[in-house]
Amino acid sequence: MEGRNKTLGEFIIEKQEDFKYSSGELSRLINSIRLAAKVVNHEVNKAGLVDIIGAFGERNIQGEDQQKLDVYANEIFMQTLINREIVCGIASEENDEYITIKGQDGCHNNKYVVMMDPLDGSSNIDVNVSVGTIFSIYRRVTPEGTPVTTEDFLQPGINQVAAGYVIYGTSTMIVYTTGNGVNGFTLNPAIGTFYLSHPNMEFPKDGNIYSINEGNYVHFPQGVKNYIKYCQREEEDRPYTSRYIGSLVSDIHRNMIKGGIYIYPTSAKAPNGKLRLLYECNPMAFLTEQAGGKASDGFNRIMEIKPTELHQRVPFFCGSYNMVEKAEQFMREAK
Ligand code: AHM
Ligand code: MG
Repeated sequence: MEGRNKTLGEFIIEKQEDFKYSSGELSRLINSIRLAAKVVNHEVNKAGLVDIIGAFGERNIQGEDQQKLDVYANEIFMQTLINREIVCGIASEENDEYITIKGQDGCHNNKYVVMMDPLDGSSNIDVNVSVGTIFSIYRRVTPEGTPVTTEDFLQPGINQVAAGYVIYGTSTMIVYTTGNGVNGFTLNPAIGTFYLSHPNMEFPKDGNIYSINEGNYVHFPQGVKNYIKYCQREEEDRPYTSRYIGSLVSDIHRNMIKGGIYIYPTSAKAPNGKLRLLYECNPMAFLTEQAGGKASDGFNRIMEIKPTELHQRVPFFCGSYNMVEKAEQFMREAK
C-alpha cells in the first residue's frame, strides 16, 4: 500500500520541492501546525476529565459563546506559529483583529500569513462530538520587511498556497493540501506520530448524503428548499440520506470520503449564511477542489470571492462535484 508507515514529517520533507516557493518555510509552517495539533488534541481528549469545558463567560466578535477550549486552541496555534517566527501575520476567528508578527531581529521578513478557526464546532465538545481546526495559508501581498496590512488577509481563496483541517474525532487526523491533491494523516496517539493513512483523497463525483441544518428549513431560500425536496423525492429511486453533525470539519470529512454535499445557506435569520469566508469556507473550498469536488456560494465559486472584511460570512455549498452543480441549478432556477 502506498505510503505505508510514512509519517507526516517524512511526507513534508519529501514534498518540499513540490511547493511553489521552496524555501522550506512552508514546510516549517506545516510542521508547526502538526505540533500545535498534537497539543490541542491532547487537551481535547481530556475535555471530560478536567474541568476545562463550559462557557468561558466571554463572547467572541460574532456574539457567540466562547468555550474554554476555543481559547486554549487559539493560544496554542498562535503561540506555536509566533514562537517559530515563520509567519508575518495571523487572523483567527476567535480574535477581532489580525496580529502582526516580527522576527527577533525586529524585521517583518516572513512571507506567509495564516488564517484559522482554531476550534470549529466547539459547542459540540461537551457532548463528545468531533471538533476541528481549520487553517489557510497565503503569501503576503505587501512588501516584505513592512508590517502586514489588511490587504494581506483580504485575498481571494485562489491565492491560498496551503489549507487543511485537523479533525479531533474517533481518531485524530490532519488533512491538507498545498495545491497538489489532498492527503490525510492519522495520529497514532501512543507515540504521537501522524501517519499517511489517506493518500490522494478524492470526493466521489456523486454521492447520496446531504448535510444541512433542516431545522432552519422555513427560512431557507426557495432554491435550497427545492433542492432538499429533490433529495427527498421518492420517485426515480433516489436514495439520499441526511447526515448533519453540526461540526463543519466532520461533515465535510465524511462527505469527502463517502460522497455528499454540505450546505449552509442564507436564511432569514442569517442573511449572509453563518460560515466565515476566510477561516472556514476558503480553506474547505481549496481542499474540496483539490479533491475533485466543488465549492460555491450557490452561484459563484467561493475561491473567487474578493473578501471585504475579516469576519465576512458567505453561504456555502460544498462537496461532490455533481451534487453541488445540481444544487446550483436549483438556485438559479428559483432566482
Ligand atoms: P463555530 O465556528 O461557531 O463553531 O460555528 C461553525 C459551525 C460549523 O462547524 C457547523 O457546520 C455549523 O456551525 C453548525 O451551525 P448550526 O448549528 O447553525 O447548524
Ligand atoms: Mg468556526
